[in-house]
Amino acid sequence: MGFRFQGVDGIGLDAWLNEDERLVRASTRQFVEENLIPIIEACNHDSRFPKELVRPMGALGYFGANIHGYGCAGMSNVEYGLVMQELERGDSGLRSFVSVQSSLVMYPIHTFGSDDQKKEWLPQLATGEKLGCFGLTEPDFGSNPGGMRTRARKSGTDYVLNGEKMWITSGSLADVAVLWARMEGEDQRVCGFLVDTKSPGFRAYDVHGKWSLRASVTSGISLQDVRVPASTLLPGTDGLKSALQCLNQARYGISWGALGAAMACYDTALQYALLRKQFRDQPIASHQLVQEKLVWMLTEISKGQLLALHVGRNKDAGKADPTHISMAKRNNVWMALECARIARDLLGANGITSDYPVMRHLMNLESVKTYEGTHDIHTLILGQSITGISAF
Ligand code: TGC
Ligand code: FAD
Repeated sequence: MGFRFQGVDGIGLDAWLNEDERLVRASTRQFVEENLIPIIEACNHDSRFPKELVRPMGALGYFGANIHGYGCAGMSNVEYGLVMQELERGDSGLRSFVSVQSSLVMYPIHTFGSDDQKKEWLPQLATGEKLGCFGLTEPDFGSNPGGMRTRARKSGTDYVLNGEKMWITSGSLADVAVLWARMEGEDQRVCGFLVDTKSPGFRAYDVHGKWSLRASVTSGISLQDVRVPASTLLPGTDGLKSALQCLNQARYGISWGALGAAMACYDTALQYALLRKQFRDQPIASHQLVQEKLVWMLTEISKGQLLALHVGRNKDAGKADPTHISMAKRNNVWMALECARIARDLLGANGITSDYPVMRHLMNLESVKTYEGTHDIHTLILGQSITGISAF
C-alpha cells in the first residue's frame, strides 16, 4: 500500500528494549522489507520456498542466533525473539525455516551433541551452508509423540533405523535430520540421532496441496533399514524429555513470531481503514465498530508483547519455565489468528486477495496453531500445571 512498516507499540514498550535489541529488530525489519516482502506473495502463490534467502540470513546471524560460539551470533533470547517477530511479520514460512534450523536442529546438537558433532555441524548450519530438519511427529503420533513407532536397533557398532516421520519442515531440503527413535531391546528409551539425509534407505517426499505455509517445505520421511554409525547418536539425549526440551526453544520463538504476523495484520487493517471510504464519504476508521476492532487488536498485541518479553527476560536470566512458554505460544498464536480474522473482515472483499498480506497470514497461522503443540495441548499442559491432574 506504499506505507513503510513502523512497528506496533501501543504501550510504550520500546522503552523497555535496549539499544542492541532495537538495532537487531531494525536490521531484521529492513532485511524483510527489502528481501522477503517483494517476493513473498509470488512464493506463496507458486508454493516455493525462497531458498535464495538462506545464505543471506546465515550471514546476518539468524541461525542458532542465541547460541554462543561455533560461528553463531550469540544473541540474547530477547534479541532472538525480535528476529523471529520480524521474520514472521514477513511470513510464517520463513520464520518456521529459521525456527527449525535454530531451535530444533542447532539447539539439540549444541545441548546434547558430542564435541565432534558440534564442531562438524554447528558452523556449517550457522552459515546456512548445511540445512537441517527435526523429525518427531509420525503419521499416527502427533500430539502424543511418546507413542512413536520409529525404532533404532543396535547392530554391531552401528544403529539401524526404521519408521515413518510426517509433517517435517524442510525435510527434503535438509542435509542432516535430527530424528527421534525408540531403542529396541531392553532399553526402550527415546533417543535423538543426527542422520545424514544421503544415507541409503532415507527418503524424503514433499506434502503437496497445502493451503497454509505454502512458502515452506513440509515433508514426510521414510526410514528403511537406515544404517548409521554410533557416532550419529546424540549422546546427551535422555528419553522423550530431550525432544520436548527442544520444543521449548521453538515454542518460545513462535510466541514472538506470532506477534509479527499479528502486527502485519493490524498495520494493514489500520492503513486500510484510514483510506477506505463508505457512507458520507468518511473513512471506515471513523465508525465506532471499526475502531473497536482496531482497539481490540492493539490491546491484545500489547498483552502478547508483554508476555513474550517477560518470558524472554526470564529465559535470559536462566529461569525459563516450560509452562510459561506454553502460555505464551498458546495465547499469542490464538491472538494473532484472531487479529488476522478481524483484519480480513475490515478489508472487506479486498481482504481475500493477495494484494494484501492478511489472508496469507491467516492461512499460515492455522498451521502455527497446530504445530509445536496444538492450542488445546497447551491448554492441557497449563491445566495440568494448575491442578496437578493430567487430562491428556
Ligand atoms: P510426559 O510424561 O508428560 O513427559 C515425559 C518427560 O518429559 C518431561 N517434559 C518436559 N521436559 C522439558 N520440556 C517440556 N516442555 C516437557 N514436557 C514434559 C516430563 O517431565 C517427563 O520427564 P521424566 O523425567 O519424567 O521422563 O510425556 P507425555 O508423553 O505424557 O506427553 C506430554 C505432552 C503431551 C505435553 C507432549 O508430548 C507434547 O508436548 N505434545 C505435543 C507434541 C508437539 O508439540 N510436537 C511438536 C513437533 S515439532 C514441530 O511441530 C515443529 S513445527 C516447526 C516449525 O515449522 O516451526
Ligand atoms: P493430532 O494429535 O491428531 O490432533 C488432532 C486434534 O485432536 C487437535 O485438535 C488436538 O488438539 C486434539 N487432541 C489430540 N489429543 C488430545 C487430547 N488428549 N485431548 C484433547 N484434544 C486432543 N512435526 C515435527 O516433528 N517436525 C516438524 O518440523 C514439523 N513441522 C510441521 C509443519 C507443519 C506445516 C505442520 C502442519 C505440522 C508440523 N509438524 C512437525 C507436526 C505437528 O507438530 C503436529 O501436526 C502437531 O503436533 C499435531 O499433531 P497431529 O497433526 O497429528 O494432530
